[in-house]
Amino acid sequence: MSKVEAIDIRKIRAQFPVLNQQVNGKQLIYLDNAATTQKPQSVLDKLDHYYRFDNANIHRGIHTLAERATRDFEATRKAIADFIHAPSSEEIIFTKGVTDGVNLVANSFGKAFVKPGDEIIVSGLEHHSNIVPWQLMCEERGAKLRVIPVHEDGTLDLDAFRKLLSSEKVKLVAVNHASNSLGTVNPIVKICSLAHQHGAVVLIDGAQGLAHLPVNVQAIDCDFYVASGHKMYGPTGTGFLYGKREWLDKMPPYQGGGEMIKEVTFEKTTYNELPYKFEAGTPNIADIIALAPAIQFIKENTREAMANHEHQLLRHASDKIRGLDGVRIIGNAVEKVGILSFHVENMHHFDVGQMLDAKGIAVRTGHHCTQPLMKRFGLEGTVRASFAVYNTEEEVDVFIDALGKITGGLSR
Ligand code: 7TS
Repeated sequence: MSKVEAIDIRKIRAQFPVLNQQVNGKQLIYLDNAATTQKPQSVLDKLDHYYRFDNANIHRGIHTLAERATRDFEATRKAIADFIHAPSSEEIIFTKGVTDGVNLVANSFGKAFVKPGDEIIVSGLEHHSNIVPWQLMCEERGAKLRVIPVHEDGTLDLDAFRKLLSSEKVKLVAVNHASNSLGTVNPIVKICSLAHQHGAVVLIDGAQGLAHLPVNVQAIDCDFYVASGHKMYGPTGTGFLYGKREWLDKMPPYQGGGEMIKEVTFEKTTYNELPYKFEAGTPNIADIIALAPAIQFIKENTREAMANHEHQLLRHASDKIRGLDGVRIIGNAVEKVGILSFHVENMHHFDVGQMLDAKGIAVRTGHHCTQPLMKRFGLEGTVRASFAVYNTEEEVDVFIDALGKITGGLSR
């Protein structure tokens, strides 16, 4: 592994005003980053600047404000294309987030390519938003949903995946880059290559990937990659779908309206070029413009250094949690992003979460929108701590100490 520069944690934390507050009389420790990350000052400034000086509808006006807004909006598209190494920014479609992107592909790709008897594969690690849209589509198209099982350590059973592909009926495989519940990083290059050998296309849910893992869509060779801006230090209500042009060109529009047309008559409407064909109506202009500084934030601090820091926190927290009686980590894959799920014996996860909140510590509890995965482990839910670049080892220590007191476990 190459030597990675250590990050300047004080400098980073100073960029996140929200961290500097007390919650329930204690310094806030925010460990719910897999749900949404906090936003740096540069993102807040960009939002403020846009509404103060540039607010206008895009692509339509010839006046100066409209030109400025359009320029900044399209600059974000270019920044995303560069960030994920897409061949062209025309293959980047703005969405509200992963859920919106998956629904777009399920609807549009489904209509164009899925026939009765075809099969769609998802994995047992998926978030509901990468399950339910495919179920809806399968019902509509008469297709069948198949599932890659999950091993005890939280990794995918690739032998079972190979068997599923051998039906030669699989049209599409949808898996996440990393699991939001367990942190498992999936071997997506391998998954794409296996699927392609059997003529299936692949959608990667990058909700937990983009802020933490290198993403080069050409090297991965995925057909679609979807992500949410709010999980990568950007505003809520933003996201994108990357799709290979060969598919996007052949797919019908998802929604009809303004922007997505070339010409409308009552007899026939022709559609706009990529990417606008899939962007009906006025988009979330301000937030998409403010997504650019979030990408810049990741680039400036270098994702490698950020990931390295998050891994150290994960390792530190995992080691300490193993020393607590009655606390069991769920998900022990070798390759994980900074997500730590655990089960506490004889305590409801919800109660643990509330007691931590009383100490100013924000974690997630419940099924994390992965009910089938929880069922696989015989659980209703877990407690989940998820790390971002601004978290510190001291915060982890306070968190584990509080957890130890709550569970009554003794540090060995
Ligand atoms: N896929 C994964 C892997 C996710 O983690 C999430 C959100 C989504 C899809 C949906 O993203 P959205 O931006 O469209 O809502 N995950 C979580 C979570 O773990 N806790 O809250 C939201």
